[in-house]
Amino acid sequence: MKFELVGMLEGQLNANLDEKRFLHTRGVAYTAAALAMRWYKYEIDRVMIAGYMHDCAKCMSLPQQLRAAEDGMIYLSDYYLQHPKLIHALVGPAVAQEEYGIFDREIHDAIRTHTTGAPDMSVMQKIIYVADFIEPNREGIIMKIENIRETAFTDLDKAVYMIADRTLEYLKKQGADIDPLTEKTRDFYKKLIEEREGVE
Ligand code: DGI
Ligand code: FE
Ligand code: FE
Repeated sequence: MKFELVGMLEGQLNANLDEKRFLHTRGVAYTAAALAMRWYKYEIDRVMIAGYMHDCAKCMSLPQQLRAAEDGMIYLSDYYLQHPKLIHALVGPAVAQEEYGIFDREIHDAIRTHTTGAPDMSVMQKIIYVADFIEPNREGIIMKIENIRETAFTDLDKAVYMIADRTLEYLKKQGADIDPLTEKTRDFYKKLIEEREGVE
């Protein structure tokens, strides 16, 4: 068990993130732990590490993030360079490895997809994507989040769909440029749920 490592990471992040981001991060780690209890595919400590690491690059300046991308040989498309808010997810795995000593590939995947989601995610990826949205500190910010919270514990794929759909709706209202991956995530999980319901 790696709970000592979990405690150590929490301390490091407390020092490196601002207070609001730290509270969010801890919320994601514990929400992810609860989801891991329900969907029981991994050791809980591993999922907590993914939760603690998911925004580890978020408090770095953009030049620092770009440097981390270069050092980690991570390709950033023009779209990402035009939307710097999305970059922390892509460079997160490299930062988790270099700054925090986390080499677990499944954790890296969960960090990488936590903002946009992706089609056909692993359970770990889905847990982190969902936990990022439903953790307790999100209270009051997102309308009807209670419904998504409940669904996260009854139907994880449906919760992913609901979050992707809600995110797209929000981005469209803001007039933001949509990452094709966000749309692909919504479409993939919509189809999955429809096919499943058709069969039942
Ligand atoms: O890092 P967090 O604040 O916890 O949350 P996040 O990583 O899920 O989202 C970071 C930002 O990215 C947030 O302001 C919403 C935005 N975002 C998510 N999907 C897209 C997006 N922005 C654009 N332009 N396009 C997207 O598809
Ligand atoms: Fe994030
Ligand atoms: Fe987050």
